[in-house]
Amino acid sequence: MEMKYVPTTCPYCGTGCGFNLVVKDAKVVGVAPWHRNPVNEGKVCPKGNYAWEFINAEDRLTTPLIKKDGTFVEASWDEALDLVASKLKQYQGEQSAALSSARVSNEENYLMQKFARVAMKTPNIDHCARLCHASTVVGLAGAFGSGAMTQSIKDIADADVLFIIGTNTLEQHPLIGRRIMQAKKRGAKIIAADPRYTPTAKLADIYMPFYSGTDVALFNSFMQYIIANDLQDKEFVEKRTKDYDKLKEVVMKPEYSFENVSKITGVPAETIKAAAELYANAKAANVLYSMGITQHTVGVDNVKSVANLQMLTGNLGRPGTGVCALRGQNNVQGACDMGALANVYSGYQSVIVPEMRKKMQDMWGIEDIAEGKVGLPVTRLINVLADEPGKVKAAYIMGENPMVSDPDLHHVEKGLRNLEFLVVQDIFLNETAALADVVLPAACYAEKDGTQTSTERRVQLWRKAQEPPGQAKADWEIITALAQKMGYEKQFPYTSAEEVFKEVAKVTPSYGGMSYERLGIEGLCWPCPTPEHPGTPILHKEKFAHPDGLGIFTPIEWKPPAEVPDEEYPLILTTGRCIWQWHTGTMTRRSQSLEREEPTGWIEINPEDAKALGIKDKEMVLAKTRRGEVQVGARVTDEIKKGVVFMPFHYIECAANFLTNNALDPVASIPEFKACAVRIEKIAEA
Ligand SMILES: Nc1nc2c(c(=O)[nH]1)N[C@H]1C(S)=C(S)[C@@H](COP(=O)(O)OP(=O)(O)OC[C@H]3O[C@@H](n4cnc5c(=O)[nH]c(N)nc54)[C@H](O)[C@@H]3O)O[C@H]1N2
Ligand SMILES: Nc1nc2c(c(=O)[nH]1)N[C@H]1C(S)=C(S)[C@@H](COP(=O)(O)OP(=O)(O)OC[C@H]3O[C@@H](n4cnc5c(=O)[nH]c(N)nc54)[C@H](O)[C@@H]3O)O[C@H]1N2
Ligand code: SF4
Ligand SMILES: [Mo]
Repeated sequence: MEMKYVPTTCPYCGTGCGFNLVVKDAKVVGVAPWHRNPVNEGKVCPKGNYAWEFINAEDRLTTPLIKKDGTFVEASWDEALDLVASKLKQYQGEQSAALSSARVSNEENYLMQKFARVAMKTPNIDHCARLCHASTVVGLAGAFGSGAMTQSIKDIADADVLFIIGTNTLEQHPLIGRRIMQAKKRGAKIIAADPRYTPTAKLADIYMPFYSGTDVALFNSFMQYIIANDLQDKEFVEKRTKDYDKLKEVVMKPEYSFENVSKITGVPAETIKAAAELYANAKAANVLYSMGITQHTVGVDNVKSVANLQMLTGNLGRPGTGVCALRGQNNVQGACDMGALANVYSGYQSVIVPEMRKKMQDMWGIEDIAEGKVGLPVTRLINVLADEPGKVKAAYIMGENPMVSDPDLHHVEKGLRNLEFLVVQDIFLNETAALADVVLPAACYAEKDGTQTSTERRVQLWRKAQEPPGQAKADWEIITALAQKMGYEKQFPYTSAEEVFKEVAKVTPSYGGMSYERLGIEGLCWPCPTPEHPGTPILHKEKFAHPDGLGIFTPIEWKPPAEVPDEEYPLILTTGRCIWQWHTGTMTRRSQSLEREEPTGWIEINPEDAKALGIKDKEMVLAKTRRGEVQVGARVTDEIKKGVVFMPFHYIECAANFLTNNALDPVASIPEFKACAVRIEKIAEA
């Protein structure tokens, strides 16, 4: 028997914990602590602990599949890639689209966007950040000149006040939750705002249960109080920001008094006042947020409101301060950094700036890459597929499952069925792959080398622990082989992930000083522009990333969600996650230790709402919106605000996304997963 430990990075959330994969007789059989990892110091959450269980699942994809007469038939790599290459050639340009993946490595994301732009010649390349932190990327870039989390995870423990809004950190980023608990132990005070009394909200000294979609009003009331009482950081505002007067004009309006905001949010005015007072008087205060802030038609407004508050109080660029936008997927930060977005190449170099396009063409040694225009983001792509059939005819989807994760699933299905050709590359035959013409089997994180970038911009290594099952190959190998079949040998000459990383460092300024050797055990936080540079755990210390170095205030008015309750649909539906499951469940539902904890979905209803509807705990009910309906078990609990109901979106058998609204933020194109109008009905007894 041969045993070894292979240190690697967790494939689930954006915290970026390290652990050892335990390998026995060439197969991964467990996870063991990696004590020296600086992020999690040997600790993991349940998902990390069981991140080995799905790896050798019996139904891993092991061979390419081609659909013939409606059923999948096993095919050789040559056969499958020849077919894909010929179809993607046929539909070159804007008739095709590619979706990259926050689940795969930086190298693989870099190659996917390069493949889309070089071989498919399409500007239509995007990925799930669109459903997640697109508002952050746009909002923080507008305010600070850089769209990323400003601090390091460890730094959270040094705050003396934490404002936790729209993140259930203890369940969704458990090892960041640990830093919150460390701060609390040190005596930090915690304010939490969430329509649900989550395990994270339970840590709070002041808890504000508010209606989904009322975040801007709450922030504005805080700022009105601060300005009215002259508690702003005058020096910071004067030296480091601009447009303060514009902000002041809006937040001082009578609409944003505590009394009025209490009506909008449903939180008592005294509670909001106590929270604002505590916040305004903090020495080092940090806002932590995630999807509760971003997934709205006003997602960018919400993010800019967070930035406004932090600039007004001077809580940036110092230990214990900052804007902690907690990125979700293990490598969503990296997928954005690598340019798997409709508007930028790697390092956020804009596709519409002609010099940038020229730079890429020169680097890649090719004259005719995709036009320098912004492509279709995921959400708009689905709209085009469903509503303008024939405009986009072919799609290449790697490591995403829009048939469960996108809003309004009937609409998504209609769109995907309109495609003439769909190729899906995944580790499992997920709901999206079921609709594909060709399925390509990929290696998972434990079966390949590469890097991923966590929420604190820390780039860390994955290390191969076992061979992929059957004929499955690493995503970078598949993309390389496909590009070569299409005649781009010169642009895609790679024989290892490390070779790809070297090219990433060459074309991406913020990664310029990185190499596999330097990443070693601790990784490096970008920007790291030169081989001598130590990396940058805290951003915006002296100045912001705008050319003039100043942060920009944006005055924001509160707007309600696109769909608000009415007589027909009287409740607000909000959606999210639980600690045991991961998104569309492809990995966690194949992990017995996790699946048995929460084996199916539910809908949380406040006891008063349940009573009015005559609904008992655990009873099956019908949840209905303008877009669809699902049957789901009720969970009657006073841990949700009256008037709001909550569903996790992990479960296809009662998929929340049959109900959600695909109304989009006008700038970030993120959908409103966090608020739509719903009706709950009792199911008539047979
Ligand atoms: N176990 C597990 N962990 C995960 C994931 C997973 O699927 N499973 N996914 C990962 C990913 S990709 C992401 S993006 C993160 C997401 O992490 P989170 O954002 O923490 O998770 P969510 O459950 O989507 O939503 C967070 C909270 O927002 C609250 N909320 C609802 N409506 C509103 C609102 O209008 N305003 C505010 N302020 N709050 C509201 C919800 O009640 C919920 O408690 O988690 C990551 N971690
Ligand atoms: N209602 C509602 N819907 C939501 C949200 C919400 O809060 N509410 N949140 C949204 C958010 S924040 C996100 S991030 C999205 C997530 O949406 P998705 O990214 O579509 O969801 P995942 O289940 O993570 O899908 C990832 C896919 O990658 C595959 N995969 C894993 N590893 C590899 C690999 O190495 N190679 C390849 N090729 N494939 C691999 C998995 O098997 C899976 O099929 O969901 C969004 N949808
Ligand atoms: S906190 Fe996130 S990165 Fe850490 S072990 Fe859990 S899922 Fe993995
Ligand atoms: Mo996400």
